[in-house]
Amino acid sequence: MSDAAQLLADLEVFEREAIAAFERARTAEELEAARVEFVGQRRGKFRQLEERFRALPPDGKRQCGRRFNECRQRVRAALESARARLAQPQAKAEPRAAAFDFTAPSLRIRRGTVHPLTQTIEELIDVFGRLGFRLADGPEVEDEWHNFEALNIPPEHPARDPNDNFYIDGQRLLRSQTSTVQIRVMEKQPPPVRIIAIGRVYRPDVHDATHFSMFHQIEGLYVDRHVTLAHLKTVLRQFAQAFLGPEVQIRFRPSFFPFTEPSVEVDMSWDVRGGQWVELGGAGMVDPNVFRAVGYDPEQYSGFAFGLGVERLCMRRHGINDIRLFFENDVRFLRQF
Ligand code: FA5
Repeated sequence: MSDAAQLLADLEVFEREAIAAFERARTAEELEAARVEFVGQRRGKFRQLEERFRALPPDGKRQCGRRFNECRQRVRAALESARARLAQPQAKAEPRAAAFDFTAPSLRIRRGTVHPLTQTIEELIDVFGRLGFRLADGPEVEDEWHNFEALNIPPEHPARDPNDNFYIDGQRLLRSQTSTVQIRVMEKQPPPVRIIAIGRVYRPDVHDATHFSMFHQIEGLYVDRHVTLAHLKTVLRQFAQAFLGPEVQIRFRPSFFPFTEPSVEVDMSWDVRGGQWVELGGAGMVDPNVFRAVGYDPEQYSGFAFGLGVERLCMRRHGINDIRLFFENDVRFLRQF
C-alpha cells in the first residue's frame, strides 16, 4: 500500500474515533482529555497525520488533500458541538430519566364513586329480586297507546294535555310514567306476572326541592289468580322495611289512578314518634279495563301495581333534602356516597 493510501485509511479510523470520543464526553474534563488526545497541538493524533501528509510527494498530496481537509473540518465541528452541549444547564444535558425520582411517593389517584341513584336502583333490584320480582324494561320514547290508551287514560283526560307532557311528534312522547312497562310485559306474556321496571320518566314540572323534569320511577306489577290489596300492602311493607329499616311503617290513603281500582297513595313513616309521613308513590289493584286492553280475562285474574319515585326513596334513605343535588354533578356531593 502506498503512503497516500495508508494515510487515507488512517484518516478514516481517526475521524470515527475522534467524533465518538467527543460525543461520549459527559464532562468538560473528559472532553478536554479527548481534545488533547486527538487534536492537541503538540502530541495529538491529528498532528502526526499532518506530518505524514506534509511528507507525501506532490501526487500523494493531490490524492489525499481533499479528504484530509474534510476530516479536519468534521472533527472540529464534532468538538464544537460537544462543547456547546456541555455548556447547557445541567438539567438539559442530563437525560430526562435521571431527573425522575423513582422513590418519591406516587400521585394520589382519586377513585370515583357510584352515583347514589345508581346505588339505590341496584338495591331496589336486589330487594325486589328477593321478593320474587323479575326486572323488565321498556322504551323511554313511547307511543300514546302504552303511555295512556291501554292504561285506561282516554284522549280527553287532562293527563294527556300536551302542556303536561314532552311530546316528540303527534303520536310519540317521552314516557311520563313507568306504568307503560306494565302494558309491554302483559302484551308479551300470559299471567302470572311478577315484575318490576326501573327507569327514567319525564314531566315538564317546575324544578324545586322535591320535583325535577326528569326523574326515576320503580314500577311493580303482580298478576295471578286471587291477588288482593292485602298482598300489595304486605309486599310494600316488606320492601320498605328491608330498604329503610324494620321500624318503618307504611300507610295507604284512598286516591285515584285511571289504571287501578281501587287506588291508593303510599306513604312511609320512618319516625313513628315524630309521626311524619312521606309520600312515595301510587298503587292499586289493576283496573279490569287494563286487563282487557292486553287480552287478559279480568274474571279469572286480578293483580296489583305500584309506582314509586326513586329519587324520593334515595333522599329518604340518605337524608338528602334537595332532589336537584342528584343532577348537578357536584363532586363534593357525589363523593359522599
Ligand atoms: C304515577 O306516576 C303512577 N304511574 C303511579 C302508579 C303506578 C299508580 C301503578 C298506580 C299503579 P304519580 O304521578 O303520583 O303516579 O308519581 C309517582 C311518584 O313519582 C310520586 O309519588 C313521586 O314520588 C314521584 N314523582 C312524581 N313527580 C315527580 C317529579 N317531578 N320529580 C320527582 N319525583 C316525582
